[in-house]
Amino acid sequence: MKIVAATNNKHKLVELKAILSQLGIEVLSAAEVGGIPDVIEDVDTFVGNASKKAIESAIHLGMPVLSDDSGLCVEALDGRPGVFSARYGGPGLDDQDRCHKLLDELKNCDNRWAYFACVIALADENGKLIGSSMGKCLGNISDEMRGEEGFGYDPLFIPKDYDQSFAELGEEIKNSLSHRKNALEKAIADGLFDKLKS
Ligand code: ITT
Repeated sequence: MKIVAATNNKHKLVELKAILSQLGIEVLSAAEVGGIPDVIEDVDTFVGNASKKAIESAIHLGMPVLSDDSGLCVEALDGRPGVFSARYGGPGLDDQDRCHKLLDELKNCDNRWAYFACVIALADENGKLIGSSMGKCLGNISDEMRGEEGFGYDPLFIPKDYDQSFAELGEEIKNSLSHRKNALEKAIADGLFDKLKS
């Protein structure tokens, strides 16, 4: 089975491809289908934004689409940056700047508890929403950036029961326990991919 990943984030694409290839699902990139529309993510929930991205991209392409809306929710910040993770700190910042901003906000804060959330949404070739599934990964925010792998907030996120950040643990371990992996597994268990095929 082939499905387009409606994302412009190349790191997400690599992870989605790696996780789904083990399950016999081939993921096509935006580039392979001539590009995806620029969907405005103006909903204040992961599920709302993921659904919007999937529906609008599927209508544009006339192909089945999978989307991913994800982010980091920090307890001491009342769940921020959350759905605004990609835009945290305002325009013009890169991943490193955003990590530094988060460390600044958490300076002298003992509560480092956080989780990554990911919602995977699927739409068929007519733009009908098949459904969505959320996955989480619980952990803590480290005191400094650690490791070179991954993207986004990976250098700051230490998954529960580990001593190293996602960026130190690397792709294979991250993909075995991440919010993205959990969301995809739930989508499969919920039969979303089967509904798309039938
Ligand atoms: P698309 O909308 O094109 O998929 P995006 O990067 O804008 O790409 P989101 O709106 O879902 O995607 O924002 C997700 C942000 O949350 C992402 O840019 C990272 O900053 C962060 N994030 C999500 N998953 C992550 C992960 O596995 N590791 C580190 N940071 C992650």
